[in-house]
Amino acid sequence: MQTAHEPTGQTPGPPGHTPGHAPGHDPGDLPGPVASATGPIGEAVPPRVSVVLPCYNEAAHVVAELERITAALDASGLTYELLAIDDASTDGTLQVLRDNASRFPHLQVIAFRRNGGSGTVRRIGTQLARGEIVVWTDADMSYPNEQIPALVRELLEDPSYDQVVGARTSEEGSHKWLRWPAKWFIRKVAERLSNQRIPDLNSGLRAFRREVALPYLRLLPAGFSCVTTITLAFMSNQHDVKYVPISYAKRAGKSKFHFTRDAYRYILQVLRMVMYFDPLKVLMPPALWLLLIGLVKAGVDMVRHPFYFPASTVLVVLSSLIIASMALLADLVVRSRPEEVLPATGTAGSGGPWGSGGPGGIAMRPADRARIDAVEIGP
Ligand SMILES: Nc1nc2c(ncn2[C@@H]2O[C@H](COP(=O)(O)OP(=O)(O)O)[C@@H](O)[C@H]2O)c(=O)[nH]1
Ligand SMILES: [Mg+2]
Repeated sequence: MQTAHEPTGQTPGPPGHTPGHAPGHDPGDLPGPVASATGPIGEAVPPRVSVVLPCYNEAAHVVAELERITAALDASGLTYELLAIDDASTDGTLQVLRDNASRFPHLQVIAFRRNGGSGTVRRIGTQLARGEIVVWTDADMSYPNEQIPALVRELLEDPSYDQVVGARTSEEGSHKWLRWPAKWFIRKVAERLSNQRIPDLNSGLRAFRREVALPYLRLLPAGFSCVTTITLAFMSNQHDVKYVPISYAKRAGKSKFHFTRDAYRYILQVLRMVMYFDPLKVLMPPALWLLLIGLVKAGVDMVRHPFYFPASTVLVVLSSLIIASMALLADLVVRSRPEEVLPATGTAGSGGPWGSGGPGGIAMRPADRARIDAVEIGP
């Protein structure tokens, strides 16, 4: 295992980290093809598939998950890379990953120095990914990761879809009884707002085309609702999402989902996404309803005492007009937004791991680059 890249300066690596890296590779002066001779990261031909695997306190079973994923992909004949990203786990997950890295030639262990949530990890992982298809999954033995090649093939064989999601047929998550009604409600809101049926809004197992996802990555929140966000971003922008049924097992280890905090964020994120892409859909219905109520009330008032409108009537009509004008303004903002800046499709290896920001040529935020402690490449 060799460390291909490590930001120098302020931050030392985490405990147990042995910097065996090529000297002088600062993210600021991104070097030439550092790893081209040594690892998958610098291969002239990028792999077909990049699996992004966020690992937080999964020491007990992360290796089993790596074995399962690599066995399936090895057997499939697809070229792939597996990015296991740890952000300051407290149970030694990073060390476990490092100790086992030599067994997995396509594995890249990426360490962030501080915890930032699975959304952040998936966002940065997708930016670092070089494969044309990116796969997101959990490292907790819950999703049938042996089906990853099948999901990928759906995309490779049918260009009309841009994302394939594993839809769970049973709910085995933690807080099952609390989670289910909340999820049902949020799913109904999302279905209504996106005009599509969504069998599983927050499945953690999915494959999508990296190019299509890149413009939406900046919308991903730090936490769990990132999987919902990527679904809604695709749906709201006419990128078709296909659902395939999958089984779902009870997770190994402890879930990082906090019911009250995360459910609230879910709802907010759904509304925010639809506002972002189609504000008329969120704001116009309440505005028109209020207007209708106000006008009916005004009609009744007119009959009861001609040309005297009580404050409540005026208030309802005025509120509806304010909301309607906000809806139109928001719509204007959305429509006059310049086209999302599409990244140049630079070839991988053109300047090392992040030659021009990210491997596919996408510019990475300096703050994100600084977050990355080390990238290690399989032998
Ligand atoms: N790197 C990283 N991974 C995380 C974090 N939070 C959750 N994960 C990982 O994201 C995946 C989903 O988290 P999980 O707790 O299983 O959520 P659930 O499936 O919704 O119950 C798992 O692989 C976790 O290890 C985090 O803060 N950092
Ligand atoms: Mg999970």
